[in-house]
Amino acid sequence: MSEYFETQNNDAETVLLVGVLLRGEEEWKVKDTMDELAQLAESAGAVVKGRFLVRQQKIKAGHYIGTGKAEEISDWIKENGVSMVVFDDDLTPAQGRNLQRVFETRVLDRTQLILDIFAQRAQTKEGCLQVELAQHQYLLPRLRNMWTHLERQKGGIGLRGPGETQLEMDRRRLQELIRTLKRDLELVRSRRAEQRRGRRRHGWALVSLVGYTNAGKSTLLNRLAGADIYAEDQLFATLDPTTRQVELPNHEPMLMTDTVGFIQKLPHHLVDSFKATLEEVVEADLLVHVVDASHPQVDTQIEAVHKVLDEIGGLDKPMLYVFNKIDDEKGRNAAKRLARQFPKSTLVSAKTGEGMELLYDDLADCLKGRKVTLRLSIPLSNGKLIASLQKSASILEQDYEGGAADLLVRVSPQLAAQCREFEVSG
Ligand SMILES: Nc1nc2c(ncn2[C@@H]2O[C@H](COP(=O)(O)OP(=O)(O)OP(=O)(O)O)[C@@H](O)[C@H]2O)c(=O)[nH]1
Ligand SMILES: [Mg+2]
Repeated sequence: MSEYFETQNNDAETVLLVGVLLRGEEEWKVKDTMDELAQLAESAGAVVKGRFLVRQQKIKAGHYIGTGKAEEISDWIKENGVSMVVFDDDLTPAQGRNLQRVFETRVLDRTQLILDIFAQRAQTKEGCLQVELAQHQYLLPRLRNMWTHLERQKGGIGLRGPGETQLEMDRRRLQELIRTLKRDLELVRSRRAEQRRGRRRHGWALVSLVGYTNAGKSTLLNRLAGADIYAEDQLFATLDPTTRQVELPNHEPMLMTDTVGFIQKLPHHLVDSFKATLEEVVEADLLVHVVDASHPQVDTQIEAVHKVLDEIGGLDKPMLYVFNKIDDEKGRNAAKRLARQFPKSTLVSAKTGEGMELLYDDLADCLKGRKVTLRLSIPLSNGKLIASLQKSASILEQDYEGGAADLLVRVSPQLAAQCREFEVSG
């Protein structure tokens, strides 16, 4: 076990971070994820008082780090006093419970910490619902934790019956709540889908900013759209999606959405709960993958974003890489290296504005040849429009009965604009 440091701050929660280095794992990798865990803790408003890196052969089922190491850490906690201990990996409900008993303090894992930040940041109804769902889903298998204090007080004997009954009741209530939240979120999803259809009807290109948390997505949108989105040196500064109109020099209308950032080890049920938000991401015409080129772990971060995109079905979308933070010398060098690896890319500094002209050009280039899907019902009397569609559009469905041409077509945004008055829903 190694190193700890102390910081002074009397109001904030104080935390001890614990990571595990298993045999065969690379130390720098584990140390990096621990650094990120420290950043997560700070983003949640806590002060990191110390960190332990436990070296062991394998994970121990009962206490994750084994009882001996747990006792050692417990002694440190008694001496230094922290309000919680955060593990870098997910703990099973039993491990969390056991460690909590030994440490006599709150024990969280990476997922819970992320959930806590999300809960602090969620502002829209959709965001709050999604976070609540993720929290309840996380809680469900861990409900027993809440009854351990009763078992301890009364030795478990005699209380176990009523305790279990209460536990069952809580579990049922939680399941019911989860069902309600899922229903509410379904409504949100269909509303979002309707909004998207509305935007498509206008022929606007939909562009989503994706990337690792803290890459500079919000800063970039602020620069491109003159927006005023919260952008800070914090992990998960943005949670709720924000859409702004961005005008390209060729006047191609474009809507750009800034959304929640990704991270390594993003908990699966969090991805699942954020389906409504993430759907918005993958349904775009173009993904702009913003990368913090100045970050020491830039390659790992790109990989982590690919992994999440793969999970949400967005990896095969057209993607433009934007290597950001080239005002930093390390960033500029890494960006040059990455540009050779990812040819469809551009180098910028969202902070200083360098590279924006080229970015505009690349955006226009990526959106060139974009097609819009429309369902139309055009009176047969409007033969000119029907003829030009037959000439220039891809016709996916057609029916000329009933005095109108009922068509499902894919057309250029310019042609879509001419058809707007004949659009029908469905
Ligand atoms: N040096 C430098 N810093 C930048 C640049 N772009 C953004 N930043 C800083 O990076 C930090 C994160 O920026 P954000 O725009 O909040 O990043 P984000 O990708 O929206 O992050 P989340 O919303 O947390 O996922 C802020 O402190 C920005 O000032 C840049 O081009 N150069
Ligand atoms: Mg942001």
